[in-house]
Amino acid sequence: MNLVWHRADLRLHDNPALHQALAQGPLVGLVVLDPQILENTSPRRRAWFYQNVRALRKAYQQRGGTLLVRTGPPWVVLPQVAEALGVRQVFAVRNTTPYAHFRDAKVAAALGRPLHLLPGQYVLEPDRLTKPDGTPYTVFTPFSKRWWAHLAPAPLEAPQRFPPVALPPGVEMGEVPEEAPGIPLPPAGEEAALRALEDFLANKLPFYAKTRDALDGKGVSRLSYYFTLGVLSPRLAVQRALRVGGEGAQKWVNELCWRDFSGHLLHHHPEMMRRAIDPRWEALPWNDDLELFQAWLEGQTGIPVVDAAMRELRATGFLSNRGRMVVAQFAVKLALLPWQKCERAFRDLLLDGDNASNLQGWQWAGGLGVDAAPYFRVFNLIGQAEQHDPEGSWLERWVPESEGRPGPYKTPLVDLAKARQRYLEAAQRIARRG
Ligand code: FAD
Ligand code: IRF
Repeated sequence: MNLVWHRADLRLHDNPALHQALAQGPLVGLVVLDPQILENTSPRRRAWFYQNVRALRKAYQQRGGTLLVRTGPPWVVLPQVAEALGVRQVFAVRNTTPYAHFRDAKVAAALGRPLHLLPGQYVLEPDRLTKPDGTPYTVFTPFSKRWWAHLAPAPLEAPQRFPPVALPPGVEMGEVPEEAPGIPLPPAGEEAALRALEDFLANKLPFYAKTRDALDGKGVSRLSYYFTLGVLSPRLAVQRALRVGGEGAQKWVNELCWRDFSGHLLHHHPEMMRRAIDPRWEALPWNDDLELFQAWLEGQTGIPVVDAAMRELRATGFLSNRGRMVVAQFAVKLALLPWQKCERAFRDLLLDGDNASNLQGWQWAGGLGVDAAPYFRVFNLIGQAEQHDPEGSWLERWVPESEGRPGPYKTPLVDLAKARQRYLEAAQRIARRG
């Protein structure tokens, strides 16, 4: 018997690890509830993970399969399970965070049998593309040109039935914990994700190029929280969108290319977990002001577009890309709040929170060295609201005090004009030093 270890691939469809294992005969699935990950995240995100594990177990059971759940360090749990079940080989989808590399090396060393790591988290594996000189990309456009030139592998079908297996006596299924998320969660599991994909493709994709930048996030797919846990395969999403075709599809698939770019960056720059990809920007005059940080986090700065975005995020676990750019750029360039602390707190609020995409987003929006975004570009926060929420209805919904108007609704905690000047002067000094 073989073992399929699910991590950020909580799905049966287009799952190369599952596919390989099935080709070799009977298998059981395993999810390891990893204290290292779960103790370091928020209730909403734990709850979202658990719900998707529960949905995966149901999907296994509906096809006559078995998904075990265990808690503990994977390098302890996996050898135990493998021993108890007489497992010959373990199959898993490869992940790209520094912790994943550390963990998987430790598991491989402790396992006493082969651990096969297969592609599937991204459309193209993070190490697949390099510049002609062999070095990794840091700028998106050339990366995306190469990416589009590659034919993504065709997605794999979900199995219809699992070969029957009998668990040896004493081997328990293991419970998935219950946790109160504190916010309403979207429907979990791959069936819900596949339905949401088809719904988006049929109803919103044609208008996506025009609606994607709106602050209300009504024209986007909201599939990110499925992609983050691999409940939905990005390769399948790309294939389905390109079949629909048109300008919207080109634009949307290019966003999935950004997702791959994030994975590529973190794979080649694990140090971006700690510091700016361009380390010169660490010398900005950061302001570790607890009160300002808390006001930013809670949506109480007095600046409507910033506060609306943070309040929506707190209340729903989701925020449009435009809203994310605004709050990240405000935090980094105007409030000069220590960006690592903000990135971390922001990630804990996001249902789709993901190391690679969030670090890329923060370091891009903050001008910290991702892509070619020039440091001197600083959003006009009033203009952002006027342009991307012209009716003011999104502002009014989340910050009723603003009555939908983009200007400060109380004395703002940051004087935008002064802050902009302070940032530009500091950034110029750093840029001139070269
Ligand atoms: P759609 O517009 O429908 O796009 C489709 C998919 O493409 C998304 O589901 C996502 O997987 C991918 N995608 C879209 N834009 C980006 C992008 N800029 N970078 C990487 N992938 C992208 N995305 C996350 O998944 N997790 C994060 O933790 C995260 N943090 C971010 C932080 C900041 C500061 C910024 C500016 C962006 C961040 N993003 C993150 C990227 C992006 O904002 C979200 O992926 C997107 O808003 C999710 O909404 P959607 O699924 O409706 O996207
Ligand atoms: N992967 C696991 O193997 N075990 C867990 O308990 C995980 N919990 C998670 C919780 C949340 C909120 C997210 C993801 C996980 N993952 C868990 C998937 C990780 O992304 C994956 O294991 C990755 O390789 C860790 I979002 O670096």
